[in-house]
Amino acid sequence: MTQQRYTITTALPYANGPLHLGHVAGVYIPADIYVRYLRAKNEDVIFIGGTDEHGVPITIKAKNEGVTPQQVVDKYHKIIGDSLKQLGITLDVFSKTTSKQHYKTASDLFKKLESEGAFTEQVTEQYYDEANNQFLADRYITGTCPHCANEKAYGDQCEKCGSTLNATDLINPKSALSGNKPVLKQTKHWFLPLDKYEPWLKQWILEDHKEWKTNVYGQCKSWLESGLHPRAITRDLDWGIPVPVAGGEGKVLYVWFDAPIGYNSFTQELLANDATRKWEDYWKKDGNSKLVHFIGKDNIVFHCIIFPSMLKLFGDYILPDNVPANEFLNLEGEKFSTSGNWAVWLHEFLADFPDKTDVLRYTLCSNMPETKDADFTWKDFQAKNNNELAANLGNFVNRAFVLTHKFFEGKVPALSTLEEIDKNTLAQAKEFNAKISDSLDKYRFREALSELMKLSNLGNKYLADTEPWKIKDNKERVGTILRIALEIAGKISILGLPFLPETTTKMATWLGISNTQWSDANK
Ligand code: B3M
Ligand code: ZN
Repeated sequence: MTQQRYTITTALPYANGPLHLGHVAGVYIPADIYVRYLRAKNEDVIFIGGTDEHGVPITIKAKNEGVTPQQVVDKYHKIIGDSLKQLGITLDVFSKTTSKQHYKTASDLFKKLESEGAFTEQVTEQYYDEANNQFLADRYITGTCPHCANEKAYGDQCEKCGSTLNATDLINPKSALSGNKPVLKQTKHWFLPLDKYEPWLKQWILEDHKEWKTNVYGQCKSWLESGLHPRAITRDLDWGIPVPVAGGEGKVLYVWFDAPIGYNSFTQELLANDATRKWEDYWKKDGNSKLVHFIGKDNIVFHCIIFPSMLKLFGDYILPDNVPANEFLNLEGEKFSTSGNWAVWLHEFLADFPDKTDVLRYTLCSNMPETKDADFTWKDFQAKNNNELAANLGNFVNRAFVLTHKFFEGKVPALSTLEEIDKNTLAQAKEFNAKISDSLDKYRFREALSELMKLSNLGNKYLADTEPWKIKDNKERVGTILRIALEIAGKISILGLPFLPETTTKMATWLGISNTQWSDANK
C-alpha cells in the first residue's frame, strides 16, 4: 500500500473584499491547526488555498467601484494573501482562479466530461436586459420577495426571510444594470445531472460517512431528501472561463464549477517543478491521499454534493474524506456584514495588533463556531488574553523559567528521587499527547485547545502544591520540581505549536529544543 497522504484545502474566498474574522475562525484557523498537527507527526501533506476570482460578486464590486474585474481581484488577492501569511497560516500555495494553469485545468475537465456525454443541455428562459443587451445573473435582478414582501430580494435569495428563490419568482423584477423591467429570453446551458447521482450520493454520504460532523451530515441529508435536480454549470456572463466547446460563445463556466477545481489546479502549480512529488499523488486514487475541505456552512452543498459528483465523473480522482465545515461567527451579537460595514477586517486587526496574532488564534479557536454559531466580542478577546493566556499559560511558563534562572543559572536541573506528587503529575502530563491528538483527529479544535490549557493548569497546580520557592536547604528537591515543570513546558511547546505557533516557538528556543515532532512530547 502507498503511504498515507493528505490533501488539505481551504475555501477560496471571493477576491472582492478583505477577509474578516468570521472567515478566519471558520476556515483558516482550523485548517492551519490541522495541517501543523499533521506536519508535526511527519505526515505527507499539502495545504492548498487561493482566491476565487470569478462570478457575479466580483463583477458587481467592479461595477460599483468603476474599475475592471481584474483590478478588483488583483487588489484583494494581495490583501487576503498577505493577511493570511501574517496570521501564520502556512499554506503551501496561495493561487488564484484567474491563473493560466487553472483556466487550462478547468477547461480540459469540462471538455472531457462534455465529450463523454456527462452533461445535459437545456434551453431555458432567462431574464435579459434589453438596454444593455445582456442576460442578467440572478444577483443582478431585484424585486419583491413572494414570501415576505421584502422589496429588495435578489434573484437567487431573499436576505430578509432567507428563502432561496428563482429570479422568475420575484414580483416586479428589476435589472440592477438599467433599472428596467427585464424580459425573458431563451438561452442554452449545460447542466450537471445531479439527479442521476442521488442514489450514489445517498449511499456515499448518508451510509458511508455517518462520522461527518452533525451540522454537515444534517445539511446533506436534507438536500438529498428533498431531491436533487440538474444544475446549470454555465452562465451568460463575460467574466469567467469561456465555455470551451462549440455553442459556448459568449458563455462562461459557472463559478461554482470552476472554483473547486482550483484546489486541483493549485496543486499542479505547487508541484510543477517538484522532483519527488506529482500532483496525481494527491488527487488520484493510486496516491492514497485523504482529501479534507475546510469551509464555512454556506459552502456545504458545493463541497459535499456537487464537487464530489464532479470528482466521480473525472474518473480516478479521490473523494473528500471529510468536510469539517463550521457554522458562523458573529460580531458582538450581529452577523458580519460587508455591505453594512459590520466587521473586524483581518488586515486591519493585524495592523493594529501586530504582536497579537497568537491571542487572535487563541480567541478564535477557543470560540470556534464548530457546532453552532459563536460570537466574537472585544471584551471576550481581552478576557481571553488576560485571564487565560496570561494568567494560566503565561504565568506557568514564566514561573518555570524565572525559578530555573534564579536557582540554577538557567541550566535545566536533573531529576532526583521522585515523590508521589511528581509521579502523579508526570503520569497525568503524559496523557495529553493522546488526548489532544484524539480531539484533533476528530476535528474538535475547541476541545483540543482546552486540553492544552489543562496541561498548563496541571503545571500551575504542581508549582502551587510543591512551592519550590519556599524550599530551603534542599537544592535537589527544588531541581526535581523545576525539571518537571520544564518538561511540562516542553510538552506545551510541542503540543501547542499548531494553536500558538509564535509563543511555542519562542518557548522551544528558550528550552533549547528544536526540530521536534509530535511524539517528542512524551520523551
Ligand atoms: N468563493 C464562496 C465563499 O467565498 C466561494 C467559495 C469557493 S470554495 C471552492 O464563501
Ligand atoms: Zn423574503
